[in-house]
Amino acid sequence: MRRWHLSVVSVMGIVLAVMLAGVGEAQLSPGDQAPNFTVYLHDSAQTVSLYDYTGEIVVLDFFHCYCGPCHVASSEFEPHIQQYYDQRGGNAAGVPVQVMSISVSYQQDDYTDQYISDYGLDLVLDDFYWAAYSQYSSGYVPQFAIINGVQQSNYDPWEVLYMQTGYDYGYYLTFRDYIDQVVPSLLGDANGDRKVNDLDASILGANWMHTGVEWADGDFNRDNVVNDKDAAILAAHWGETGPSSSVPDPATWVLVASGFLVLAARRRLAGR
Ligand SMILES: [Ca+2]
Ligand SMILES: [Ca+2]
Repeated sequence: MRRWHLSVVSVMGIVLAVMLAGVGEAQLSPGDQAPNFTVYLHDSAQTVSLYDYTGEIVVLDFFHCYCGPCHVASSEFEPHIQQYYDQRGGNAAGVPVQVMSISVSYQQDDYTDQYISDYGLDLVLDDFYWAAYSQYSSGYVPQFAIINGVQQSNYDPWEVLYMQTGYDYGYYLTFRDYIDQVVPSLLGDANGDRKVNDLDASILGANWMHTGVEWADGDFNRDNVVNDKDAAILAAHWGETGPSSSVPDPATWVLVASGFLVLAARRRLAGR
């Protein structure tokens, strides 16, 4: 039954795709800082912002209930991303992972409610006016972004780790590769070699009482000065080691090039 349902929505998506052309390219690339946004929790007056998720890895999944590949993605993301990482206590380095399923429909409707129910989506947001989607969109759905909310790690705070447009069965494995790359920094590890030792103490000593400094200079509490507070942090974590990150397989960088859906609602919204 589900396969049949998917084929119907796929056809509807193709029809809509034919209706529209000339939408913009994705505005963000991996390495960019992810812009914050605030949207409503589905069917609620409560708002949610991206930056509420400090310390976590956020996977944005922009969907529309009439988009076939969106159904495939949502059916896989809940068990294979959200629940997978919940059950493991986070990514490979223990960082919590949150999937945000963001509906780009322009109003509440029963089809969207059914979609959410069918796939048991954990966190669903309504983006009727595309406050979020307009910043992450390539003009198609499903649109995905993986964002690092860990403030001190091997990536910058709020760095975009990965962007993908479109989806096919099994692509959640690619997402896991990127999610598992994020490794929080060890407190006291100034040089980022995953060990807190005399090398870090030397760095701290060389920058003693310097201002305008960063983590790599020994400013572990990020108050812009290297002093006894940072030395205390280093001492407290002396000898600790941490997991190292690995490099994703180049074969996982493949983008899906089929099954895209252009949304007619863009013109509708542009007129508001
Ligand atoms: Ca070190
Ligand atoms: Ca400091």
